[in-house]
Amino acid sequence: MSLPIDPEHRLPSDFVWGVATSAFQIEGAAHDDGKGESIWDVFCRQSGAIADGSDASVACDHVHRLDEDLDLIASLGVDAYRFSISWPRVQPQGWGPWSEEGLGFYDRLVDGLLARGIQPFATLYHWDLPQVLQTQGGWVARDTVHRFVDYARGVQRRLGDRLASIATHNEPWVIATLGHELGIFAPGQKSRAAAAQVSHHLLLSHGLALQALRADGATAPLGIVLNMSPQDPATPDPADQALAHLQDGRGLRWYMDPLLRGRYPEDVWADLGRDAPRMEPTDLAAIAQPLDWLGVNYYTRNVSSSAGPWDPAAHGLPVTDMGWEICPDSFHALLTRLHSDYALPPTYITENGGAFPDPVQADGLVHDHDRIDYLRTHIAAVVRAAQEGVPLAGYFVWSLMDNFEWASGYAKRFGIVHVDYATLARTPKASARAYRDALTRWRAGARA
Ligand code: GBH
Repeated sequence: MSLPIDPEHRLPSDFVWGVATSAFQIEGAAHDDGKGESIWDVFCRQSGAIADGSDASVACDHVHRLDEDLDLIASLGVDAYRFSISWPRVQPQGWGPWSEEGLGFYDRLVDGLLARGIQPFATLYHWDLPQVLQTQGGWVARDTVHRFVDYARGVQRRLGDRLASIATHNEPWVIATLGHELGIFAPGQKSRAAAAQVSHHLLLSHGLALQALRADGATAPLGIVLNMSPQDPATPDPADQALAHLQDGRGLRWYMDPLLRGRYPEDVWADLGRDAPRMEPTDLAAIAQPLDWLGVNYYTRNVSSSAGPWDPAAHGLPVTDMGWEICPDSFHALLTRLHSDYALPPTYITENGGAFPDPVQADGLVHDHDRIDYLRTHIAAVVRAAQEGVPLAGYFVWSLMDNFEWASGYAKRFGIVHVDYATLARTPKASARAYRDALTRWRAGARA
């Protein structure tokens, strides 16, 4: 079975195909020399926080298996690898001294990628705040914004000349809402006002970091990664329509409008009432720095029902192992809608993929045809949107390999490479071969 990345579809010839991971989910080596704890190390110890009671102190043991993993990435034939940098690994307390062990690890990662002809796409913050900063208020505290800018400058000083791309944040909505309003992700707070303040501080830290990195002479293109789910009303009922519009405001417009239009959406601001964030007069201008690129993570759509939570499986719709509906048409609709509503910079699909049960078969392989199908239909949606004029520059599969899936622990597998957690052996799944073969064919066609 193969993925229809058909060369005759006109994608730009420099379109970037890649795979993605994040530091906390794969690295392990949580207590190696000089590394500070992150809020996720602490959150994992909270009873009931992680479905299978696991933590990420070993995870995929990527830090100790770097060379093997670099070869693995190269064997996929991708153009780029998207990874994140663990702030407490390089700056254990979140301010002040740097860890040479930590910086050295990312040095070797970046050099190893470049030696194999793979572009390093770095994300500065994929949720693992140094715990020391959490004890000082975390992202609710405005001071953390300035700590983040210092961290960003330190990373650029050390690695900036060799990075193909830098993202400030991964999915600020998840950090704010799941981490501070619903409390199901670290740091486990449950306050709508805290979440709103966190979202503002994340956006502000993004804008101030872009200003600082540019002032320092950044050469890598700078952007931010947002998670996006189209919101469809469950019924034509005006209550469902209004809810869908508000959810779209909270999830998408709350981030896109300040970044690209310099203001928060009025309906969401009004809905927050007394929970709206505190701002200083120059904050909105700082947030709206020109973006060199935008990253979009897409997994599923969401259906808004004023009658309560809406479960796609109960409606007979296809879902992944996360229970998320499989809907490539919503992906296409999202991309064309973004293009018509906003002046998009070059846009990367920085994450797309699905969790599936992935049993290892008698032949020792994983024939993950459901994942191949997911990737095939979603890549087709990307190709179609690009042909229609959406300025798409690249696509990254989530994920390179099975890993620590946050509050779900190790039970949910997103990788195109299987990880046996007893032995830590990596085995490419059928989807890894399908992706590699498709990229080979696409390149042959793109050159012709
Ligand atoms: C990404 O988050 C993360 O960047 C990555 O680290 C993670 O491993 C990966 O996805 C898979 O989870 O929550 O039922 O309302 C994605 C977060 C997933 C949040 C979809 C919104 C909507 C479905 N998004 N979710 S639901």
